[in-house]
Amino acid sequence: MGSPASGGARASFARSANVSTLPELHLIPQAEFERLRAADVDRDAALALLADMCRANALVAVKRAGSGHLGSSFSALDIVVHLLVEELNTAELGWDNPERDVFFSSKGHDVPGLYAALHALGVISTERLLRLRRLGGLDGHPDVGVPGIEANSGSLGMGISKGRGMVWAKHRLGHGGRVVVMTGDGELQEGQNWEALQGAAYQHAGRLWVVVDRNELQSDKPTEEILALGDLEEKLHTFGWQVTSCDGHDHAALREAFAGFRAGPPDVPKALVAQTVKGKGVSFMEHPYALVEGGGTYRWHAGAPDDEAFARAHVELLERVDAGLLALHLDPVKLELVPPLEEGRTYGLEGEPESGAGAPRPQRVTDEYVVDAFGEALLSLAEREPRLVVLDADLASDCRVRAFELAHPHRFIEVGIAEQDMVSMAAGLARLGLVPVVNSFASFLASRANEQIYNQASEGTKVVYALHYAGLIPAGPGKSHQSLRDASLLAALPNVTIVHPANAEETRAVVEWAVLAAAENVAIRLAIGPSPRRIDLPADWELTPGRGTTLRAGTDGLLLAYGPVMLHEALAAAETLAERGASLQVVDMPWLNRVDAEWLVELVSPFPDVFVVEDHAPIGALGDMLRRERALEARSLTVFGVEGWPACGTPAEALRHHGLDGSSLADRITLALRTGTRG
Ligand SMILES: Cc1ncc(C[n+]2csc(CCOP(=O)(O)OP(=O)(O)O)c2C)c(N)n1
Ligand SMILES: [Mg+2]
Repeated sequence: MGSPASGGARASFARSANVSTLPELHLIPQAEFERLRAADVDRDAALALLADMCRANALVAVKRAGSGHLGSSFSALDIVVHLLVEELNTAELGWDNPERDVFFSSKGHDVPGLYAALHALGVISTERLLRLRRLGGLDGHPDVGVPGIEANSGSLGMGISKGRGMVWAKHRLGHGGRVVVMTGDGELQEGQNWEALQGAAYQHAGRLWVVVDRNELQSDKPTEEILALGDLEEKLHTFGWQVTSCDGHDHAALREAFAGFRAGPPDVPKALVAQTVKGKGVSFMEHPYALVEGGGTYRWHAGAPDDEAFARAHVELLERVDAGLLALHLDPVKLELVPPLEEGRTYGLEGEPESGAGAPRPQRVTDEYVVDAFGEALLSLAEREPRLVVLDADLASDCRVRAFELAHPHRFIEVGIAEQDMVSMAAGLARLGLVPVVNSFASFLASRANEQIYNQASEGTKVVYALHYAGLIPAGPGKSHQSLRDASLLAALPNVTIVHPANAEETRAVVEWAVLAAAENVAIRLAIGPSPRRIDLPADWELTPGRGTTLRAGTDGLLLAYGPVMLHEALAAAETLAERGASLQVVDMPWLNRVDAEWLVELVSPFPDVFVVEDHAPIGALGDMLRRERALEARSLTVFGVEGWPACGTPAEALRHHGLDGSSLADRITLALRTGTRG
């Protein structure tokens, strides 16, 4: 365990801490990695230094991006560097060569470290590394569109299956090369891993190697506290794998472990359980220290460090790199100044998931988080509804159910990273008379556990599904996390009502209604970030199933939207149109698959032109429901939704890219009204 480093001689930033501007950043250029690789020095010492140099660059990229996963990147980096620089033939043969060894990370959120390693190898340019989580730059989770990335990941638990497929394909196509898949240890809680583990052994996939980054932590708590893995080596061995374990930061040990794999039986898949430290390389991010500092939660899983923490971390890494170079009789590392962001930091990165108690929240637009209101509502309902129980799949902080867990530990079930298990368990709870509220990100809950939800719904019981992080924003994590398909996945189920509340007040009312009053299942879509503006509901407002609320009156067109993000854009569009002399009525319509026909007839009757803004794909949500309503039959209905794959970038970049920011919407609506071109 290290102690937190204090700032050293080599300060890496000049200005004082300021959330709206970035400090000066310095990157280690690719030539410096080449210099070290070409030096005639002890290889293991050089590999350790290369990993630290990558840590420094990953830190800079994440700081500049304003978000990203450092803890996991740092625990994995010695292994990643060892594989790419020393063990695998990929860099030598090239990423297009069919004979190459394939490496990818199933966990995916460790990708800032992998990007830094690919930059060190000259595969990713400096310009691109500096555009982490920006439109046209590097996605927040792996995407095969980026050079050196072999598989899309970010939704945990799929990598071993995919690797198994790659090995099968290599065999079928007569190609050489191994397939090496990195997994997290928490990630192994996903059941799919165990399907793949037994399948790979049964099929003698000897060229499949799995490296478990055994850092003993998951989102922000120890694996032992969430869902203990038990004797992992023994489990893997029982599943038919050749298993070894070593210190994942010791290059000599890694070398030996991989040599053992190469010498092992060719028809037996190989698993390395690499003992690592989450946050390795920066003393105050290393998990033994950071867990104590965080009072039992680890704060460096997700989110960028503030200026002060960044500077301390960067200095510590660079000082160790220089000391290491000196010990090898090499010159200190040269740095290059990173050009400032073209636009400065004028955008907010609000809403990026962050971990741990006490992590500073990034710049925000308002103080309102609907997800806070959700967590508070659950707490207040605990007494009124004794049958209420809350389930979580290792996202308790992001889903704001930690307070419920602490207050009602016996009514809280932590299932680990196992959404399917969670949903079917909730089905069992509901069958025996409890009211379960099931939490995860919409992406993982509605889609991965869709069959389990269907099965539960078919039993006629009631479960409340909290679909967190629903919608386009935040857009930095990329398409694995942005959920633009969940409503379409659930809307066809006869007894699931989908609601997407606009503000804290509506969220509280929806949660109360769902838990206390609703007769059937309710799926509540929730924005994860702060509301871009406070949406005011009328003083006499009451939640009425199937009915929306007019937020702004108008005469030229009617625009329905839902949720804080898109309602903000809808209102911004109406404000822009008002400046142009057109008046748009804006309605908050939180019910995505239920509508009160009488209310709708009255609402739309003055308007020949009706518009919908979806925080969803244009398929299967509010627009599609309205399209089927008789009230809309003689009207033109135009649906603006997230077309194609959701863009990765800042909120402003992503909204504009999809034509869903207020000003683009105003233009699109103007055009539709003027030309009569709808759709
Ligand atoms: C299917 C799925 N569920 C939940 C998440 C959210 N999530 C991201 S990282 C993480 C914890 C991963 O822990 P571990 O596998 O141990 O990786 P580490 O960060 O420790 O390297 C969780 C729950 C996800 N990305 N995918
Ligand atoms: Mg872990």
